[in-house]
Amino acid sequence: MTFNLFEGMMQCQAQREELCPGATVLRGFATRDEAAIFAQLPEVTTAAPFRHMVTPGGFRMSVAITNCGSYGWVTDRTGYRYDKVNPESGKPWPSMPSIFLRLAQDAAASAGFPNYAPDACLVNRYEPGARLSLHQDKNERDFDAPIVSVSLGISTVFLWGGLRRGDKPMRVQLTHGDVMVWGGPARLHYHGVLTLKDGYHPLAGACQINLTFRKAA
Ligand code: MD3
Ligand code: FE
Repeated sequence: MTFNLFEGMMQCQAQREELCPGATVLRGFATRDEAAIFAQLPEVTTAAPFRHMVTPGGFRMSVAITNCGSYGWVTDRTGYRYDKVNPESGKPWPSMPSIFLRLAQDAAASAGFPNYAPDACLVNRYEPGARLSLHQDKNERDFDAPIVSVSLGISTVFLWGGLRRGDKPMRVQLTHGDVMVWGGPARLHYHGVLTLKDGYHPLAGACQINLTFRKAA
């Protein structure tokens, strides 16, 4: 009882950092859900295995990707898009586990975005050597809804740029359990992930897993 109260207080005070207007880091926000997240993840990845997708330019992404929810983000030689089915299987993506949805909604609300209704959860898996070059996320129909991202496993260095590709990005170290929310004026900033270094995390193993929630449609 006393312990629950303490956890509740810690959650309210979860350390909050504002990178710029609309971009908030909630340190450790997902830690209390870590066991539930790792219990649910195999249901998603068994139905829709991680794979290295190919960019329109013909490059194999170093990040392995899968999705859950009504829509999934995919890339192939024809372009980037959200698709209701996994092109690999022809089947709908596995549904978004309720614990994922609740976490994303709680994080969004904590960062000032109530009534968040994501319909897509992109799951990115980085192994040592994997990276994500600077890009903008603009395949979503509606830029009013924020994006919520949950970092799990080995620490990464996130690159937070500006509205132009040439703006020098700032480096943000993200560790297991950190959650970021990006909305409003931050929604179209360039961002990326530096090459992942070797490491080990007891729940994730030798990788970093990022859940990113979007409102695609
Ligand atoms: C800021 N993924 O999948 S998540 C992506 O760590 C992506 O896997 C990174 O960028 C990752 O597109 C970063 C955080 C994130 C996602 C979308 C954003 C930050 C964002 C969109 C706008 C601004
Ligand atoms: Fe992105």
